Amino acid sequence: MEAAAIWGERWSSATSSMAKKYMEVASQKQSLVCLAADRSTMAGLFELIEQVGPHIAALKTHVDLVKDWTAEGWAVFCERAASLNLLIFEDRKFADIGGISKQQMGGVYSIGTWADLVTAHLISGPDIVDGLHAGWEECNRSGGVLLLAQMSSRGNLLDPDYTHKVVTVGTQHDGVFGFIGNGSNPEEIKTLRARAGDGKMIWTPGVNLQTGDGVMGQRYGNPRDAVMAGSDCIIVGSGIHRSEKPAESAAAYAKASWDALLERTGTS
Ligand code: S5P
Repeated sequence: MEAAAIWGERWSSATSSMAKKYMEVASQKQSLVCLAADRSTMAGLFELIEQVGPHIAALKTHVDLVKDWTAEGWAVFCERAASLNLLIFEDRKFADIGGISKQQMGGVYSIGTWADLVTAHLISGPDIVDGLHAGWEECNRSGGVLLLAQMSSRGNLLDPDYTHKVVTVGTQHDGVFGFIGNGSNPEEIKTLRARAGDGKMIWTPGVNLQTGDGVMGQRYGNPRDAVMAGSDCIIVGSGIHRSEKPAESAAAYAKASWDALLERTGTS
């Protein structure tokens, strides 16, 4: 089935071409999984994407975790990710003023040259979104910004009033691809979806087939519950990369998320 038919309103209302690209890739792979590839060596990262590439739609990186990072090695890694039909998402959580955020898209890691998506906090005001897009423009590329509207970690300071303000700004801005929501709590996702409407993506970390508390204040909800509540992508890290069989685990998350999407949209 075509992506447009599967995604329905989310497809027809999407304000960002990158969102349509994601929905197409997810439909081709029958997976709403973004892998949080939180490994600290290039070899570990390569091994992981070879194992799970067919089962995931996007690859989330923390480039500054990688101990043996080199520009050359990273370029090969990104090429491989692209050949596995993955969107590349650097979870940099930018938070500075617009002009500095623009410069931070360059620098040592040159994020603007390889990332399709980045995360940002809106704490410094709306110019951060323009700054990040200016960073992509400098590299003759374009991308999408995911604003942190909620977080999955215990005791975070993103209260409902803050979430509401982020969504109010974010829904008005074409450069905003969507929002990060709290995958550990379906009620919070529902509230976020009601405010965000269909024009923006909601991607949710804090998802695991084993729900409950994770390490250092992380909290986990179930993948199906997150998608049924309005999430468009489940961000899964340790549930896959710490698994004894990453490929099998990734396939299980792909199935849970895809089945839930078909159920939500009545296309199963
Ligand atoms: O609120 C958040 C936002 C993010 S982007 N909570 C999160 O956990 N994340 C990221 O999702 C975090 O940086 C990590 O890369 C991933 C979750 O990994 P897991 O191992 O707990 O599944």
